[in-house]
Amino acid sequence: MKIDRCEIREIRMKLREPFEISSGVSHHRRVLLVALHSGGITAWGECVAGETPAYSYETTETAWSILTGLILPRVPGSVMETPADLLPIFEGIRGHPMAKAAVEMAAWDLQAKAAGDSLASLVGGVRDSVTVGVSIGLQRTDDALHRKVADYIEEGYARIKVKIKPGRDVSMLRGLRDRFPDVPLMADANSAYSLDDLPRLKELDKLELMMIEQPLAHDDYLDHARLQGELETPICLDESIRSVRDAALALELGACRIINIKPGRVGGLSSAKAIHDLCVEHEMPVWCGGMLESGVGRAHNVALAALPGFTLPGDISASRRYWSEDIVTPEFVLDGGTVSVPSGPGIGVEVREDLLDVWAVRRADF
Ligand code: OSB
Ligand code: MG
Repeated sequence: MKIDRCEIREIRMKLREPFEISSGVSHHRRVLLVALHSGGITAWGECVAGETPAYSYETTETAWSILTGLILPRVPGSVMETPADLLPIFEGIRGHPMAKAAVEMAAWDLQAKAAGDSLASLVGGVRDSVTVGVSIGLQRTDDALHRKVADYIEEGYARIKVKIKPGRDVSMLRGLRDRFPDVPLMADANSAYSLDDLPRLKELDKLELMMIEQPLAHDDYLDHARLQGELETPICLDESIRSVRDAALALELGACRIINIKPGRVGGLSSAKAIHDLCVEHEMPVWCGGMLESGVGRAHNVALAALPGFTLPGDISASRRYWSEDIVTPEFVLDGGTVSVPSGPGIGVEVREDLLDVWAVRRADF
């Protein structure tokens, strides 16, 4: 298959409600969508970088720069059978996995569409629906949090994840645990703590959390290993895992007992699959995280979560949890705590070109 041309669009999508984590609050998403065109097929990928370098050093701006300045100009005329054939377009670019993932994931969509297969079956998925949870941002009051949690449980989400930070942690989670004694509950700190906070983190250990996600610094494998030695609750790493080598390091050191895999964070679906395979080999459970994606990124996440090692509920909520209107049709809906894995060719959902033009902020063609 020859790739004839490609394009990148930035669209602005307003979140239905602000999403606050320990490092800041988002009111909208600047979504970068990459399209690869080959012989009448259009294939899509999404870049998950945020507006500020709080979660990762990558931002919408750095990704736009790397993609339009270096990666996308090399794409037209490339010939690929599988996404691995596109690796030369990333040569000489250290890091920037989120920028690379947008193209790599579009290449998977292209291969699947060309073969008439669903993306899920091409990546090795074994399920036709995936169990999902919901990630709830920091709320102003405990009451507001309790109302949110009650609503999401009512909607059927299979587990609740709440964001925490120092001062909005122990008593907040204890209150939640008292009110919802049986709900599968976990907390995500987005690197807000250090080992100096050990006494506070030990308090969390009493609340029967499924896991504590990324308590310490993004690059601190050693202290995560020390902390895991002090806690009964499994630590789950998110920000720390950017490649299969990071996952191998975390496994070797005992820095966590669970890994959150986000294809957009680790350079794409090939890397995500490799991390999955390594974790399965070492009997480490994994789940698919999210980055407040549009329906395009969500479709890729759903396909990945169909792999056998994804045994814990993902941060793959319904389109409506994020958006009044999604950029894809059909939208992703919640059905008994699960989201269906699309069975049509490729990502299995259509990008709404009508909305793309209305929501567009900028575009570049190659
Ligand atoms: O840490 O998992 C995270 C969103 C943006 C950046 C980082 C994170 C998140 C979420 C939301 O927790 C997950 C989702 O529902 O997409
Ligand atoms: Mg996280």
